[in-house]
Amino acid sequence: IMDITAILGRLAIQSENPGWSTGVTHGSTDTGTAITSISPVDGRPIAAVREAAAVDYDRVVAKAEEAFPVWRELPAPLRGEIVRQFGEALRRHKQDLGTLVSYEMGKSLQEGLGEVQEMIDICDFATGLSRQLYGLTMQSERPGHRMYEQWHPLGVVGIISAFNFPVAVWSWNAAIAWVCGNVCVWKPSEKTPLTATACQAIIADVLAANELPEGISCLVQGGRALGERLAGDNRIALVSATGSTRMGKSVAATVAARLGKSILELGGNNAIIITEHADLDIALPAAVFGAVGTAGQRCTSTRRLIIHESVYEAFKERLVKAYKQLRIGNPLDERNHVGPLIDRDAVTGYLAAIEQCEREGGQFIVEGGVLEGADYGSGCYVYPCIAEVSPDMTIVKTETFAPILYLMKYGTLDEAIRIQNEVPQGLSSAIMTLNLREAERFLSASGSDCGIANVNIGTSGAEIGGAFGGEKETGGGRESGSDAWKAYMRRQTNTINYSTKLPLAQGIRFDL
Ligand code: UN1
Repeated sequence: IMDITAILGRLAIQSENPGWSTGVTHGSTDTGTAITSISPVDGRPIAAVREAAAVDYDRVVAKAEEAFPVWRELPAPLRGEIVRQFGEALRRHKQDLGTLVSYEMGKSLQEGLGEVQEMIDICDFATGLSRQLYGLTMQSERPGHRMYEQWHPLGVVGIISAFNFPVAVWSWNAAIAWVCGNVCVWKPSEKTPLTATACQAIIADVLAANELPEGISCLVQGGRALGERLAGDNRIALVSATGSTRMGKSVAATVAARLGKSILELGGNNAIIITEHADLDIALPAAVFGAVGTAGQRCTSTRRLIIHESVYEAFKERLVKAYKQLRIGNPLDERNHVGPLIDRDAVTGYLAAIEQCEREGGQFIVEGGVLEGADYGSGCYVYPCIAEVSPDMTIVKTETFAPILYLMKYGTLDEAIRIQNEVPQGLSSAIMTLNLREAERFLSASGSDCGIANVNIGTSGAEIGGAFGGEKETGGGRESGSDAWKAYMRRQTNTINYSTKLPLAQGIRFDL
């Protein structure tokens, strides 16, 4: 279906398959061990990169620190222009990069292309934003005084990203951080090092063409230890981390211990409430795409359906029918709906969750399992499955990064909202209803407790224009649109006295 060597070549990844190596920004290391990227699509090694050892990491962060004063001096709209050019370059590379995302990570080609589109969208957003980094003007209580606030860049922003959105989530952080005047050091998932290398090559070209320091965008490849090094590094003003709740807790503690800033984007356990007033023709594709899209490996994937008892049986029947239509297989073949999980460890986690669900009393109405045969040689293809469960089961409150969907029945909306909220995670949520009262109740302060709450669309597939993130164990951070940019800057309050006197605030008298 594709010529991977040609794609790697066009994306400036010079690969002697798999001997090619670079771990740090500019291919300047021989010290680290190799990380081989294995495609979950066919189980083949694609290419290898070199892990950044401690010395490499230090050299990269020094490059970033060197670039910061130069970048910071560039007016924000000119920084926006660079991000605009990056977006243009992404448009040119969309097909290749989207294909590599699909091949390295395993999501469908449509979703791979969608992920690159998400990058292009955030570049457009950030370009406009570069002229809108607004602060407020306040009225001073003192005569002849003026007060206002400004937003200044933080410095070096560290970005830790996950395998499931190997490029888009980096770009949400980087594009916004850049227009805000920061420089970035990116540690991608060690499961998807090549898509990261491709992105780094694209932005490095843009920076070089504009004669800007390469340290504005840095890449370090490595695993957990490297992430911990980044989190503990005083030179990194802000760490934005996406991944598991376990990883987030560790990063948060390390960053907090040095009083650094962090943005956390962690696990979700997202539910759709399907009420008696739902349009089931909309609810069905929303639930199926939410549950099986990206093979259930989005942090916004639909994991739970909370269905009103009056439509439960009818909806269940349609759902089972729809699951029978699903085509599982090579994600680069556009006829397939569902690709592989990221690796065999993920398959083990999927199987363990199914087993635990059964042990806790869950009833599978669509059975899970691993696909076998020549087309599924990587061992990473699994059947999306559905279980009827009770909301208080431990497994139902756990995020399993796989296509396992839990069905629950409810009687009153209060009950549905309680079930929806009674999990440790708080990322995304949705209600399917044509009833105004139900919808507004769900969106009210006593409704969904999630960072994202939708009406008549599913839990996944958020647009970049809104702030993205969630509450509770999801970590509380917001990325992407709205005013999420403020977390990438430091606020400075300024009071200016243009009078000939020095009146003190609060009317305090101090006569000399
Ligand atoms: C993620 O899974 O980490 O809302 C991000 C969505 C995508 C982003 C998901 N736009 O599903």
